[in-house]
Formats: sequence, structure tokens, C-alpha cells
Amino acid sequence: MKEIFHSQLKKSRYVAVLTGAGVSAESNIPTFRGSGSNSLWKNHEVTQVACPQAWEKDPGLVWEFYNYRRKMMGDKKFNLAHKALADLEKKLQDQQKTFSLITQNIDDLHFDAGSKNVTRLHGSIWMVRCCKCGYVEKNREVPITNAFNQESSGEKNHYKVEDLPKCKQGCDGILRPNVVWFGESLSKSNINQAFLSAQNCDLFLVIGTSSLVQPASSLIQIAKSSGAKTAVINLEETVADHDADFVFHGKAGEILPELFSV
Ligand code: BV8
Ligand code: ZN
Repeated sequence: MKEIFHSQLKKSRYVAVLTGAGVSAESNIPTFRGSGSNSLWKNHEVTQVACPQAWEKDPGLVWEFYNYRRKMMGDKKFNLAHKALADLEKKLQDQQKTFSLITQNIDDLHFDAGSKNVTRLHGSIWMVRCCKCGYVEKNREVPITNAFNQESSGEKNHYKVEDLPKCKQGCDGILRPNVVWFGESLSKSNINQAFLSAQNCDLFLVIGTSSLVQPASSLIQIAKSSGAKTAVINLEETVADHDADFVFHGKAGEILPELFSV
């Protein structure tokens, strides 16, 4: 299987990649599903906190969730999986070939590893957006405001509006994480870029994702129906395996350096 994949990669002119939380697992960032994951936070399902309804009801709770994840992600480094993808992009560029990386992850570790052509389908945990004027800026402050210095007491609406980060453009709007919540649409430019990559590539790699979140997980079907060869690299079996031309089970940080060593 590896040899056939190597010859496929060698003759490929346009490689597109979709990554998920599994590529950051070896950087000690927990995944949402699968073994060793924890889709719960303080007994809240992630899909119940990372959504507009939760923001409407209790923005302080949503910020507590993101403050906790920013604190956990703040000192994490990219791993061999991120590095292998950045090296592959460089190699293909040197051969005048095309490489496009589409990620579902919001930790920005692909950028830290040196990847350049990255489409962040679900945004970045290190960007904030004003709910009033739409102003977007990078923000790496942990805690996000002093009020989040200590754990909440747990009762509803523990944090008040005055505790939340405010827009610095003078509109006094509240800042939210610039990520795509469940039930929110992805940015048109990002999803169009991702569809284009899936339609035009001749090799589509799906790495470290349970392939359950839409519309990201529809990309492999688009690639396949556009004639691309497809490969799934994941710690355990996923719903995308049965249709893929290549399947490699194991840790991305161990598999990718070998797979890309052509
Ligand atoms: C939308 C940012 C239109 C927030 C995230 C059909 C069509 C359209 C929409 C839907 C649909 N069906 C359902 C929906 C709704 C929903 C959805 O998909 N729900 C799921 C739960 C069923 N989709 C949406 O709401 C999307 N919006 O479609 O807009 C619309 C509008 C209104 C109403 C309806 C539709 C928006 C989705 C974006 C949500 N935001 N992130 C945040 O993170 O705080 S998604 C979130 O899940 C993360 O980004 C995460 O990356 C992502 C996907 O999960 P995975 O990356 O796959 O991670 P997971 O843990 O699941 O899997 C990791 C894998 O790695 C495992 O298989 C594991 O085995 C493996 N692994 C572990 N270690 C390793 C490893 N592999 C290799 N090496 C290792 N070492
Ligand atoms: Zn503003």
C-alpha cells in the first residue's frame, strides 16, 4: 500500500489535504471524539457551548469555555505531523506543483510549523471579532480579561457583560471568538476555496478527522467524484475509510514523515 501511495504522490501535480483535531493530538491538544478524546467540558457537550444559542443565553459561559481552551492551547507546539505537511508543501512548490491545506482546527499550529497555503474552515481561537462593528483582530491574551482569572462559581451567568472583552474601535461592542460555531455558516471565501481545491486536486488526503462535521467532511466525496485519488490517515477507523483509495491507521506524527518521504 505504501509503495503504491508513494508512486501516486510522485506523479501527483496537485495535492489537497483536509486536517482535523487528530493532527494536533500529538501536541497534547485533546480531540473531540475517538479514543483519548473529551467532547465534554464541565459536563457541557462542545456542540452545546460552541453555538450561537449558548452565546445568546450566557456569553460569559462561552467565553469561560474559550478562555479554558486558549489557556490549554497557549503553550502547545506543532508536532511531526504539522511539520511533515509544511515540508511537503515546500517540496511540491520546489517541483512547481500545487499544494492546498484545508484545516478544521482553530489552534493555528499549521502556521507555526511553516505551512503557508492554509484555509482555516472554522476560524482561529487566537482571533476575536466585534459583535457590533465586525472588527477582527489577533488576541493572544490569557486570561481574555482579568475577570476570567479565577474559576467561575458555576452558577448561571456567573460572568457579567462588563467582564467580557470589549471592542477597541470605540463602538463598545462585545468581542467574541472568531470561530465558526455549530449552526453557523462557514465564510463563503473559505468554503469556496476548499471546494475548488477538492475539485481540482488529483490527490486528496484526509488526516486526523472523524469526518463527522459538515460541510468539511463532504470534501472527500467532491474530490473523489472529481477524479482524485483519496487517502485517509487516522488513528482509528472512520466513516471515510470505506471509499478511500488508501487507508493508513496510526499516529499522524509517525505515519506522515514516512508517507511523504519520496
Ligand atoms: C454549517 C470551531 C450551514 C469551534 C468547529 C449537514 C450539512 C451542513 C451542516 C450540518 C449537516 N449535518 C449537521 C450539520 C450541522 C453541523 C455539524 O456538522 N454537526 C456535526 C456535529 C454532526 N455543522 C455545522 O453547524 C457547520 N455549519 O454547516 O452551516 C448551516 C447553518 C445553519 C444550520 C445548519 C447548517 C459548522 C461546523 C463548524 C463547527 N465548529 N470548530 C470550536 O472548535 O470551538 S468543528 C469542531 O469539530 C472542531 O473544529 C473539530 O476540528 C471539528 C471536527 O472534528 P474533528 O476535527 O474530526 O475532530 P474529532 O475529535 O471528531 O476527530 C479526531 C480524529 O483524530 C479521531 O477520528 C481520532 O481517531 C483521530 N486521532 C486522534 N489522535 C490521532 C488521530 N489521528 C491521527 N493521529 C493521531 N495522533
Ligand atoms: Zn466594534
